[in-house]
Amino acid sequence: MNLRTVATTPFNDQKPGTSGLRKKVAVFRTPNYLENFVQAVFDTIFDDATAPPGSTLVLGGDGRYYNREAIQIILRMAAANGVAKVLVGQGGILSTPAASCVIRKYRTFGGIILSASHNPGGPDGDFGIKYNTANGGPAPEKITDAIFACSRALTSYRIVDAPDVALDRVGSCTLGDMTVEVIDPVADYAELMESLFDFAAIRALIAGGFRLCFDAMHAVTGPYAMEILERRLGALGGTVINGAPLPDFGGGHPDPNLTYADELVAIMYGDSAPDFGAASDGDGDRNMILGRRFFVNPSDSLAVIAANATLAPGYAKGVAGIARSMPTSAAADRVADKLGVLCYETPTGWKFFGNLMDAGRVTLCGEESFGTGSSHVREKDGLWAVLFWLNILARRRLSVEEIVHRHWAEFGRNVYSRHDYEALPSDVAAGLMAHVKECFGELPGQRFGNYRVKFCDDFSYTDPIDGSLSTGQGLRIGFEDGSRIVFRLSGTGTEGATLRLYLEAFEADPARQKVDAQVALAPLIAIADDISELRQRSGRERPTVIT
Ligand code: VG1
Ligand code: CO
Repeated sequence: MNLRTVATTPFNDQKPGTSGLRKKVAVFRTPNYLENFVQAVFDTIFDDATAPPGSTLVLGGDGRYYNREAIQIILRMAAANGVAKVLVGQGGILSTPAASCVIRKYRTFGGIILSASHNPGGPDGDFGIKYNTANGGPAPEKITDAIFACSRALTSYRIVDAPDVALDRVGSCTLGDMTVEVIDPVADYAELMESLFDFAAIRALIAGGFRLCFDAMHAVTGPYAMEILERRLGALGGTVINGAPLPDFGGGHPDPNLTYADELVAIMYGDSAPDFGAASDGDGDRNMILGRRFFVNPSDSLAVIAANATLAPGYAKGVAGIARSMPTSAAADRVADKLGVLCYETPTGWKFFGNLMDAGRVTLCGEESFGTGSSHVREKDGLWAVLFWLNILARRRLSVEEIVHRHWAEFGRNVYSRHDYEALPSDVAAGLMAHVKECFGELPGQRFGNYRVKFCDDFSYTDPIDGSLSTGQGLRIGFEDGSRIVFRLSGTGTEGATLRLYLEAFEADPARQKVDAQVALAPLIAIADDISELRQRSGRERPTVIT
């Protein structure tokens, strides 16, 4: 086995964003680009530049274009950096939550996940890589900052020369002194799901004629959904649509929202719509929940799950606390109040939930961006949310719509929407954000129709467990009646800049709760445009995506 130390020059753009390093495939294929980042990860996580004896890593991805090539490179580099063993998903596949599950279950050192999540794939699409720590969660900022610093100073990387490892059959082989164990990517995850939810009740619901449709969007969740929904829960063949993972996701955009999951939306709003519909994203950590002709806003989904948590066996004892990202609506806060537990408000990105879960402070976490999860792993988990909903439906025997309407009647409705303006020129987006910040001085007390500004700030967060400070996490404008507007730049886009505008108002009166969110939020949308000069600066008449 030939171990080589290869001289390299650093790239200066390898800064992990909201969820790891994401770039176009062509960038990742630049000679040494992937190698440099992987060496920066190893140099950061291993003291004395070599893995501690016996250390095991988990490795897998969402199956997108370049997944297999990247896995072979990372395996050869892991062998050269002294890793004892790598657990790889068969075919190089592991959904993000399944990778988190495997990291935790086998008490490994950590894992490397290859995914650009909901971003399109293929030769012209995106690729991504992130490091998860031993708790199964995305590395916290102090580690991602260290990886970035290391990548900028790198002068060489280590790799062994060896033929490709066979990834398509479960079993073990060696690569130099390292063991590569190819594992079934679904088994451990499916077993965990079965331990949390009342599969017998869900099976009975389905056997009684309840119909469902799950859109895997030709991404990683296909095999997981087939095994769990069709095989273990008895859903009819054909329940899972677009179930074969494809390197380019069939040319689609594997983002489970009302715009990109249009095939599922057409089914759920059609004449013979099933009772329940759901979709997941490229790497399986997001979820969209639909009833018959009814969309569940992800912020509401978190609140409904929290309010009904004890119906699922894994949560029968109740929840320790809840956490949500800052832009996520306060619907979950109302449930937490009623349950007598705390609701934490963190910056965007799952990495901020890890410390709270590890400390036992929270059980459930959620983001408005179709992310919901719990302390069963340290990632958001798409199929977990789907199973939680099915468990609730099996026990309550109401429609999805009825469950949400009753929830609003009990807790009030946090009317919510997110408007995304994708691929704006970076300077336009930066200029808009700077302009909003400049307005902060004069905004407090200012009146816009019936709305009076109460406060504005640039959100920052001090982690209650380790005291670390994260600044610049989104511009908030709060009004006296509790409604709010948030402006934030995406940290996952790879083209120009994506601006997200988050809007929230509160409606306590059940008679007025069923109005369309865009109608109810129209005054706030106009105020946001007024303050930020959004339409004029962007030259856009409407957002790219409305949720
Ligand atoms: C987006 C979402 C954020 C989510 C992140 C990763 O980030 O807004 O809530 O955590 O994607 O999701 P941004 O910075 O583009 O707003 V995934 O499914 O990529 O792991
Ligand atoms: Co994702």
